Amino acid sequence: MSVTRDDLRANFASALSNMYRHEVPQYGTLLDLVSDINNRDSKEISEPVQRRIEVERHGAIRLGKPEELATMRRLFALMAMQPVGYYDLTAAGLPVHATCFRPVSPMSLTKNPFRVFTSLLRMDMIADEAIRSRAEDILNDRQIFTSRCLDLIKELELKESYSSEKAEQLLQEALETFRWHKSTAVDSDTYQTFQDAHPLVADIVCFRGPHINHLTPRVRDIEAAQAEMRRRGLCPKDNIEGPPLMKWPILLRQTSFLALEESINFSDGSETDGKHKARFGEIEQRGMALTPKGRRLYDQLMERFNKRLGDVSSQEKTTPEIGSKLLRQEFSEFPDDLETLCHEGLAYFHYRVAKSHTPTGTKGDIDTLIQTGIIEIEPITYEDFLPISAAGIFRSNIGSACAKSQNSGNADRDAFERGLGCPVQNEFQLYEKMQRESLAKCWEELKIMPS
Ligand code: OOG
Ligand code: NI
Repeated sequence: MSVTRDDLRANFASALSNMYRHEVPQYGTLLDLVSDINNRDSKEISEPVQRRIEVERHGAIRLGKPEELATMRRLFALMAMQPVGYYDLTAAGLPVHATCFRPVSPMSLTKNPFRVFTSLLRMDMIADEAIRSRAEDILNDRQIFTSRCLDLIKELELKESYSSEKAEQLLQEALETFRWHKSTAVDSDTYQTFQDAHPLVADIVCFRGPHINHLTPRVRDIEAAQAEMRRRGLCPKDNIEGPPLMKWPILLRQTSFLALEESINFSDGSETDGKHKARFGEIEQRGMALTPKGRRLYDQLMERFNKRLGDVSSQEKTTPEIGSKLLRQEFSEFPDDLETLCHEGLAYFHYRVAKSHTPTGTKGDIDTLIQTGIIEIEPITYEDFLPISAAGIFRSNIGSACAKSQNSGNADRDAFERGLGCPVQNEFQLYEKMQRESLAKCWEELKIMPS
């Protein structure tokens, strides 16, 4: 029996989910409540979409050095996951930059869209030279992959499919890298020094591996999930990150519950009684992918919203309700019907010929074909992340010590890609290609040339 890269990704996502469920019981509660909500009114959506959502998860890890990122790229490539997008988080006062490893072809996405937000520590953002060189020394000596895992990567990257035995071995070895370690490699003083420099530095440098810090199921109704989280004793953050509730959801809406305070030991277990906050729970609702034009409008409205919220909160105490009302007001400018979104080129769509249509050499431009119901459109799901939302998620789970510190930002995409060993893919181009190919198929089926 052989296993494809898509199978390996699906198996890995499922094994990781089981492991995390044991490590963090609240995650199990989250999965249960999300599944309940997703199965309500599930007749409204197509079966492949329902199946995809049922297993859909994203995770996040934080890496310490470029070599780790390069090996992670090779490991994820065996699961048909490729780096897409560059996220600079320094603008939000976080010393990391990131990419998303995810499947890119429509078929792989339908099978299992598992994605991992993978960030890399920015050494150059640690101001204190002594702390920086201490961190470098510790990371230089660290190996986050088992030696068997490294051997298997070398062996399997030359193949398209793997024996089920080899696939299972790789999966087990890879899990080791994502596992939680209760003991740090460093002593408590060193841990505290890094914690004072930045909680992210402590979380990244002090442990033997980049423990998975959350796994996020996708929910169809995030308002319902937020209320249900409260009812079941999980304490979600007050506001939902991202765009407001709309008839036709756009991009990504997320909420999380705060990091757990976990007991840890130092010096490989010989010093006890430490506490660490890193792991948390999150849920997301995914909407349609926006074109660069749509994204510019989104960013503009978000910026206006943040400014207004800032103005209002400088005069009175704001509540989450006031925030979401302001957000809805700003986004009243964002079109909320499919035809306008499509016609104005704000979002990406799958085009297909309506089932009821028999080819008759139809002519006409795309708008007419859509209006007359010959071509149907369906929004393409957004598969990526949002930097401002990600910053909000980071901030809410590393503790209030890192309240908003706004810098001008200091992206270094070149350094990130040098570490990674290849350029990251452009997400807009991937969506554009999906749209273009679906349209080409329509012209072929209708046997006409595009006008
Ligand atoms: C990653 C936070 C970003 C998201 O969903 O935007 C993220 C982290 O905390 O390591 O997961
Ligand atoms: Ni997340």
